[in-house]
Amino acid sequence: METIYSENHKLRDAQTELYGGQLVYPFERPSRLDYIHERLTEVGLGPISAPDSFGMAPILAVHDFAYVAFLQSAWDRWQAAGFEGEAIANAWPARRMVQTCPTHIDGQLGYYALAAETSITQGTWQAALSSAHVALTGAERVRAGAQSCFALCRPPGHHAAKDLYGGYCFLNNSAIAAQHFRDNGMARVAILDVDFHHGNGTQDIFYDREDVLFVSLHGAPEYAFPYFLGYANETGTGAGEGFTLNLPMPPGTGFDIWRTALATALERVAEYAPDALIVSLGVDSFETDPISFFKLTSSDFTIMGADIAAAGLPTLFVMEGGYDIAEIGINTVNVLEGFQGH
Ligand code: OKS
Ligand code: ZN
Repeated sequence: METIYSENHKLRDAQTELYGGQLVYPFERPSRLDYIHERLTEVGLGPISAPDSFGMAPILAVHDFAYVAFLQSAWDRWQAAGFEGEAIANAWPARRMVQTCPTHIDGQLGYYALAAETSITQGTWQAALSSAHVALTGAERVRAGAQSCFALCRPPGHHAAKDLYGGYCFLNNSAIAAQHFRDNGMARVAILDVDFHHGNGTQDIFYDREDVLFVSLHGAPEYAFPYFLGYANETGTGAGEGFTLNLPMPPGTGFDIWRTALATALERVAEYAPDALIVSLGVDSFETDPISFFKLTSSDFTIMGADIAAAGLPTLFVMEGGYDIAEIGINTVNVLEGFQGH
């Protein structure tokens, strides 16, 4: 399996994440990809290629123009306002308040942020843009006939909505790839999100559409970030009714239950009969992930890959979360090897 990868991800190296009332070095850090890259090389999964450029059109096919302009200029404007630390949202248009984008950068951060843990820094925009192009390049490989491809994206994307960032995400790489498939001849695309966290951004982007199926396995929102989306009764709206499937699971969930949910998810995908499958691949369902509560083991990830392969669809894997850094390479590559039948 070919991997698409760019060192540009390193341009995002935020020093702060608001966690437990402290500013800590972020869980979502550049070394995550070093471990995955190292493991890919070690097992010889396949060639590792640089991304191509697709310009801004496929980004703007998913995200609001004003949101993209905000991301692009936020760091410079934050600095110009005289702030000394990294840019962190701290005020929101909460219940019964006005939903108008303010002029001051401090207010705009809250307008566009879905949460406060994700700092915007120098290089964040360039890294996010490169990450989207990694996904688009992978999508092009699958469109050209590859049975599978691994888009080694960073920063991740599935929490980003058309005009929202947060949960370490800025541009929704999987959604951009799905829309690119749709705009280039594919009639139906399915997104299977196996990251521990609910892909609220992806769900939101396609919620009223029948041409992109969204299916997600995740920590139940009563207990897990992003907390405010991902319940089982969210099934789509309008033409999109029935084209969102959420499979939330409680703290402590192990692979027996998780795998049964995966079977349910894959049954829905099979029924939908998409032209291609995009897997939002997070490995934060791992038993020792520091911010999650599922109990999957390293060998479970191999079985996960094999189960996904049994769907028999052209498949684009898009990297999302995973924070047990020491094991992230093994767990991620296990999915890909499992898919290939090792
Ligand atoms: C808040 C927790 C923030 C978690 C962000 C989740 C990132 C992720 N203390 N999404 O898939 O892995
Ligand atoms: Zn996650």
